[in-house]
Amino acid sequence: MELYKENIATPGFSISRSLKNVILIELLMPVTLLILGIYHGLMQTIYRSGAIHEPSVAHLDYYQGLTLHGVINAIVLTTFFAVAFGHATISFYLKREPNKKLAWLSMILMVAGTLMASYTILAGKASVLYTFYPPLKAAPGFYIGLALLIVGSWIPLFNWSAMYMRWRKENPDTKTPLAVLATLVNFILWFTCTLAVAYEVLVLLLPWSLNLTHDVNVTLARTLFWFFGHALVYFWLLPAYIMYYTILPKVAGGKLYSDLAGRIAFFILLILSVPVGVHHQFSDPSISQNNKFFSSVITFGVAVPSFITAFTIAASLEYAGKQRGSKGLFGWMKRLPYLDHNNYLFAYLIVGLIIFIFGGLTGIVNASYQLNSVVHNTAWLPGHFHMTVAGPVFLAIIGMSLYLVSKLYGKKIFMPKVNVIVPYVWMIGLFMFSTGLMWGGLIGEPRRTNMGMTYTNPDSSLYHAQWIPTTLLTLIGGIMMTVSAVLYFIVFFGTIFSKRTAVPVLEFPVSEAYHDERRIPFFESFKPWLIIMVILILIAYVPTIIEVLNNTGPGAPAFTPNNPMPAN
Ligand code: HAS
Repeated sequence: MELYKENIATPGFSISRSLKNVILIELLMPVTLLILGIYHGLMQTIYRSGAIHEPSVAHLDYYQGLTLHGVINAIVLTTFFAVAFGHATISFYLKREPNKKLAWLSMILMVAGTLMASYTILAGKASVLYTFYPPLKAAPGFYIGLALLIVGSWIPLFNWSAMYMRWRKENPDTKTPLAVLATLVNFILWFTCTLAVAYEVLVLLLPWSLNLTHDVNVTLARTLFWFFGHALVYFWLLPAYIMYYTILPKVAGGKLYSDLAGRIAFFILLILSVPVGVHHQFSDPSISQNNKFFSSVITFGVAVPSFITAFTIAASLEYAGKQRGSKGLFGWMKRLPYLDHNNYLFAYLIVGLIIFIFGGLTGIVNASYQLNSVVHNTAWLPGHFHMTVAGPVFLAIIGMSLYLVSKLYGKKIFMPKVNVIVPYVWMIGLFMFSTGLMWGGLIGEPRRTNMGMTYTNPDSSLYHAQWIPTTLLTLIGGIMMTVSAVLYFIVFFGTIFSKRTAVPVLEFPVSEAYHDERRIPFFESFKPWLIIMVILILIAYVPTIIEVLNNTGPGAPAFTPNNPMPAN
């Protein structure tokens, strides 16, 4: 244990006040909004369990709440965090800072966009869920807000790339640090996939929302959304993967088994994350079986980097366990510092990994073209994605936000013993929550439905008694997750409002590589991977878009989520 404490972090980087403030605002704003996001998550489980039979509570209706939940938790929190963590990581590893004016501009655009979109949702003018599929229509402010958030999050890529190229010139023989390579991969991916959603928002949805066009091509909009949507999930995941490769082995007390494996995993994610998008449209008309089959096959390919990660990180953890004196094949699992409150990052990261085993396996079920037809649009889906985005992604984000805030303010963690149990309480709740949803999904329980109004209301002619145990299990899980989140908020804000005890510094625990691996130029350069990425995107999407344009029926008028008749 002592050995670990001495080695926890490499010397810090003395960050400028300006960059520190940008990072802190990008962490504090989404974590504060998360209070609203978590509340509406709990409300979902209450509505669906039939505990209430109302369309709204506290003047916020079910779909408004679901939109707030999805937009805040899955879009705002993740995007702000990726930018803040990117600034911190790149500055720390390259020992230099990005252009501060650009960093501020990016942050201001993101904050303005978030406030605008949040206002339209709270005003009841944008109950379109986080996927904002037409024909659900939002007020223009929602689309403009989203566009500002996206444009704001593009700026760091250009800012960091310029900085990276200068570093590269000055250090031609040094290997790009894995965390820097992965951050750049993530934002290249983000820039590429958001081009389609920017087109969808600015060319299809905004003019429609401004009543400049009467109807909208729904299939085209969905196809553009899913060009973006699956890469989006890896944009969420990659910061967590960066922590698994570069931080977890160190805080476990060991070394990273293979740095090269990490590079390979990140580059495969770069080339495959966008082309697989059609797997969200297996049930959509207009797209042919051939394109759907291609998407199914490459979706199995996109699981490969996660298998690489599973084996590399398991080997790194095994090494750490052995360093701590473990014996036998699985003895290392018992020796890891699960409840060491001084080393809480380990708890946040390992719990996310354990959850991801199940999130990943359920993803592979979804990817199978045949099995997908059983689970598509059922409660199984939120069961799957909460074990990914609300598992490894969420825990890595909140654990690292707390870590960065405490380091950058120079404050000690408030209630450290409570802090270290937060991820475990979350995991137990999440497993109950997701099991309830997946069990329900397999017996036909729909997703995105206020079931308390009908299916779980004994007074309704649509009452389905078989969904009572599934939704109750989901509710109990949801309550436990909320308890865990409340404990987290107490620790997070308690830390911020406590007295400063140390000099503010930007530092991370850094995992050393176990092997001195041979350098392979193919895995050190972005160029070949970018070319492969473009080719695969063209193969996957040119035929798909042609089919969508040729096979689309008449455009759709606007609808609201509560009414099967067009809104106007
Ligand atoms: Fe997914 C739908 C397929 C990963 C998120 N996904 C969704 C939706 C979301 C989402 C939000 O093919 C719903 C969208 C909507 O609203 O409609 N998904 C996959 C596949 C993967 C996958 C194949 N998804 C993710 C990740 C997400 C995410 C990551 C968020 C971050 N997903 C689908 C499909 C659909 C879908 C279809 C559409 C379904 C439909 O019909 O609509 C793969 O990337 C998964 C690979 C992962 C693994 C797991 C590796 C395990 C690891 C842990 C190792 C543990 C260790 C610890 C080392 C193979 C790395 C050991 C230590 C001890 C102490 C035990």
